[in-house]
Amino acid sequence: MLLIRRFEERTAEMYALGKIGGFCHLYIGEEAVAVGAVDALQPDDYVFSAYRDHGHCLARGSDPKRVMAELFGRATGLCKGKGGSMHLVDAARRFLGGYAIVGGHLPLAAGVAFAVKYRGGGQVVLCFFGEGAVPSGACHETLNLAALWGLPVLFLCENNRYGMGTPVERAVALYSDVAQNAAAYGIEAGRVDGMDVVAVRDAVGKAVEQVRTRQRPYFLEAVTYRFLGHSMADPAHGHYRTKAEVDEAKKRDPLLLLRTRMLSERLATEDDFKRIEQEVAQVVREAVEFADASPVPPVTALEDGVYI
Ligand SMILES: Cc1ncc(C[n+]2csc(CCOP(=O)(O)OP(=O)(O)O)c2C)c(N)n1
Repeated sequence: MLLIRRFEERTAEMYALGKIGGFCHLYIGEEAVAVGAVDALQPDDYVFSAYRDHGHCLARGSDPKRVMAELFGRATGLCKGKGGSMHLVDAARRFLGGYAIVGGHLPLAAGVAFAVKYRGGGQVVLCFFGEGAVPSGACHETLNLAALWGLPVLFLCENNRYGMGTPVERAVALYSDVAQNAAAYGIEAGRVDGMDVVAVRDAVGKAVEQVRTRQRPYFLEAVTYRFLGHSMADPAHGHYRTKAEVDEAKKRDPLLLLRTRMLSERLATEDDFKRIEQEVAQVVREAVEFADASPVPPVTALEDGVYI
């Protein structure tokens, strides 16, 4: 979680310096969801994310140097510099992206789950998406087919309360219990405190186990909060929420909650945290240096990987 936090703080700096271009959405405040959830997976399970994907990719174990190089648009990046912030892919870790069309990756996740089932594999597909994707047709069509065909996919809705500047209660009819949107399809659903990494790991662990053994989808809502603006182009709270609301949410910063818990349960000392902070600083420093020293993709590679 600390790596994701510090990595993204540097990402913001690099964006401001013009080293990173295009759209860029930070995950700061939501780290416990990706870290807790991915920790409950096996290495051969599959992961899908939307455009706020740096945290999921790093949690899956991708090399921070290659993630930062991708954000810089360099040839050494995870996608050879052609994907950028919203389209990270690391096939070796079965991290299949990184998608910018809201709700558009849910059918893809179901497709991979179908392939797993068709081949008789035991893998699970973990699909992260925001609550803003829930009202989309793609989401409901996917839930229907996933239930109908008994696909091994865990739909993990990261409810950070806002889709850009629109609060969930203005966008989703069943907003007070978002997971109930899956009830119409007979999909079992649950909810977890997305600021508590241990609670997320426990809830996802149980859900994944159930998906794997019963070969049925599951819908989990993780209640979380985005501390910064929707993207690098937006101020932290804009006109749609107050600074007081953001400050209140920061009292439940997932890093702070875990730190307090670990200290009180004597699972770690202040010195341990200092050491981890130094290690993470080093990793992030090296990631930026690597990205900055890497070449841009050659013009001759322009059409490589393009399907026509
Ligand atoms: C199909 C589609 N419609 C609209 C947009 C513009 N858009 C980009 S992000 C976003 C909000 C999505 O919110 P949510 O899914 O809750 O994710 P969050 O940003 O909260 O992580 C919208 C409407 C888009 N990318 N795709």
